[in-house]
Amino acid sequence: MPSATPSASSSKAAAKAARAAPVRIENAWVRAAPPGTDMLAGYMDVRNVGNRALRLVAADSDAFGLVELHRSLMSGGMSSMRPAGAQDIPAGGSLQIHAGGLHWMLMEPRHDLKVGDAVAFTLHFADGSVARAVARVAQQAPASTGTSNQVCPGHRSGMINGSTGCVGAAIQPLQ
Ligand SMILES: [Cu+2]
Repeated sequence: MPSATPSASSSKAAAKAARAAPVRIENAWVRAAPPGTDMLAGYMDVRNVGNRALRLVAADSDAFGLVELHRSLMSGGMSSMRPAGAQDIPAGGSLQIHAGGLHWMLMEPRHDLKVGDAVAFTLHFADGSVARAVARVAQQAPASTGTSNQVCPGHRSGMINGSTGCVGAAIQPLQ
């Protein structure tokens, strides 16, 4: 029979499945922070491997109650940040969510995270498609990103050490 017959084994997944967005998530990581920290930051590259533009509108994570895309800004030597809003990713393009530019602001953590932990994200696009991403908790960006902490606002000296580096600097304007 040529009719569509979803496999029985995937019925549960199918019931909640949204269409997979044609993206490749690379270099996903969450900056480690001391226990009790109430806001963390996450980074990744979102590469559009499809043939149409995508619009990234939101993300969520089992590990956090609220996830927002923020942009860091430097003004008069002070770092601040604001919600970045939806981001267009052209076909073949890559949205870089890197320290010093965009970051996922990870709020309302449901439990402490330590270096090496995996954090799952679901990215949502304007066309209703979604992408799953798994980020590792780490002290600094994976070497393969080619970006280092030296672009971290508030740390122009490049002297980033320890867990609070960019996150601590970025959190202050909200408080
Ligand atoms: Cu932020």
